Amino acid sequence: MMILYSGDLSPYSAKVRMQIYAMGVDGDFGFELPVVQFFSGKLKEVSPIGRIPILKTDEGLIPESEVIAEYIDELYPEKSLVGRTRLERANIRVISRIADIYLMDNIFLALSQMRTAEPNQGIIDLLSAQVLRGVTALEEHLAPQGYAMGGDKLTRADCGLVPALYMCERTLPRLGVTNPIVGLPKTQAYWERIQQNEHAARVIAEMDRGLKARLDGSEQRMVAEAMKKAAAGKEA
Ligand SMILES: N[C@@H](CCC(=O)N[C@@H](CS)C(=O)NCC(=O)O)C(=O)O
Repeated sequence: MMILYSGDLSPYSAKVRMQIYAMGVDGDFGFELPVVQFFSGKLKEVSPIGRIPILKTDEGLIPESEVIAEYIDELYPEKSLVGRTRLERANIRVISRIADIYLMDNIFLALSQMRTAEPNQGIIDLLSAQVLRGVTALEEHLAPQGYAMGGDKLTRADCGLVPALYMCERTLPRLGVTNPIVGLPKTQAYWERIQQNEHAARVIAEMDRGLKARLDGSEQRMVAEAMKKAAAGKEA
């Protein structure tokens, strides 16, 4: 069995989980969070990049959500979510890159300001302007009906967009930034539609669970407990 090192609230992890659920191969994967390493900044002991998701396979460890996503598509070519034609595949990759690079990466960096004693408004403004530019481009690329690529077939484009748009709606506003998709009719309608999909709803519920645990302190308690156990294990 492969293990996906993954966190509920991690959008990059959620993207890969949605792909696994939508391909119907979740029985082949275990999902774990290496709590002690992740929360003590020591994930580099597991993988040099030091970030989740990481896929543990019989062949070795694979970091980076997009690389993991491609690996999973190659593992199950008959179930892959990459599109039928060369152009369709290119378009799916474009949306996937918008979700990753222009939305999630910038939101993720902006959120770091929540963990500093004196948040730097200049950094928040710079990064949220980049997110706005990203969603404005997305508005042009999105199909007006159906899934992200149009039609009735969910693709990897949807798997990237669901966590990215979740962050736009539910985490970015915690920095005082308005949800950037407000006023973008195609993107707003897509976000409403995609939440009805069972696999999207599943990762959204997982992300909500992660957000709740972060906000109500239960994540902190779980981490403290795991750290205590690890320390006791080292002493024994
Ligand atoms: N480009 C990476 C980004 C992964 C990433 O930044 N993951 C976050 C969690 S959402 C992380 O592990 N952060 C730990 C850290 O920054 O130390 C990917 O697509 O997998």
